[in-house]
Amino acid sequence: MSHYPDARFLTSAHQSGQFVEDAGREVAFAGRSNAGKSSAINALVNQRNFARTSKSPGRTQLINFFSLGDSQRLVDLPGYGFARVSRSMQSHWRKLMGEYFEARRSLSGLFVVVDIRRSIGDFDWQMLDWAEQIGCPAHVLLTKADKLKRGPAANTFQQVRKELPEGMTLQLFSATKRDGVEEARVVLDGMLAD
Ligand SMILES: Nc1nc2c(ncn2[C@@H]2O[C@H](COP(=O)(O)OP(=O)(O)OP(=O)(O)O)[C@@H](O)[C@H]2O)c(=O)[nH]1
Ligand SMILES: [Mg+2]
Repeated sequence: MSHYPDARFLTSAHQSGQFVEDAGREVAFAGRSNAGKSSAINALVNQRNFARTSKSPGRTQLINFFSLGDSQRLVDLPGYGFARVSRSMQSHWRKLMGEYFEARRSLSGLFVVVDIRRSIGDFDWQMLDWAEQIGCPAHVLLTKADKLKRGPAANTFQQVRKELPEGMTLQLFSATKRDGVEEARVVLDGMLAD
């Protein structure tokens, strides 16, 4: 049974005019291409193939909006940092993300999804800076934790904790093993609550 039984896909936006109405509250998921954003969303709503996942990174250059019911939404942002995309795709990405972060009044929280084996990169910091600038709470999911042994995973956690501004939170996560799903839902529900 899903934790969000009314969860459903709303729309994919290629430009800001296609964003869903800016009312209620939404939490966006950002992260490098292939970091595991869509998998994290699927684990949280407990539905396979809810947000589409892929083995080939950089495919999703769209902003995908999902409803959780009650004018609460999840937003799957296009991945960044994929070297093989063209310049025009990179500038399209920058424009779309800039418009999203500047305009979105319903944005109530940001999840930054980071592959624990790569740690936090430049684009991740850019996302966290944007969130800080607009006073949006941010939470870092160190995902694919199943790929590391417990010791190295804990070390990465401590290292990232030291680098993160105090107000920001982080946790270990694995979509595959479903580790940290409950912890993440508590954070998500807190961001979505009025
Ligand atoms: N082992 C392991 N693999 C994972 C985990 N989460 C995601 N993956 C795998 O990582 C790959 C990318 O996952 P996605 O969820 O599609 O990543 P994404 O960030 O949405 O990627 P883009 O939409 O391309 O930006 C897939 O092959 C997933 O099966 C995890 O927690 N553990
Ligand atoms: Mg994805």
